[in-house]
Amino acid sequence: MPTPSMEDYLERIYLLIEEKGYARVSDIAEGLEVHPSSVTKMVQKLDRSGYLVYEKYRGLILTSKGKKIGKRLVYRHDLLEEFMKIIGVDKENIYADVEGIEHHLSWDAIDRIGDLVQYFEEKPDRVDELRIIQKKNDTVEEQP
Ligand SMILES: [Mn+2]
Repeated sequence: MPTPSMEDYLERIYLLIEEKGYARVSDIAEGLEVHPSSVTKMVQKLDRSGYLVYEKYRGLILTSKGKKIGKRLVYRHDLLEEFMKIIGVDKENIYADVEGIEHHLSWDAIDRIGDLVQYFEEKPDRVDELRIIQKKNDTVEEQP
């Protein structure tokens, strides 16, 4: 299993390749706000663990194992953003919250959250009901 840090890299690399067709060390560094030398180190580690193949002057490609996990990590991030949106978390908090929790949930929990998101997508009136409860609770909190 990849460490949380390895997961962040694999997620970013998968997204870059999906968007641009390739993932350069400089783009990965920019996306993760880390120094390029840290990226090189991690990319070498991911190479040794069989997630990608890295050649200094030719860039990197994900192995099928790297692609498979990268896809799941991107799905997990997107699902958790969707979940946060449905439960009514403030838009400006969503990204940081997802980054904070995504590495610490079991795949079982991810699958169950997936069910819940599907439930609310199939029954949008339930989302409206949830908003009514939230409004009530917000009003209560505002009282002195
Ligand atoms: Mn993420």
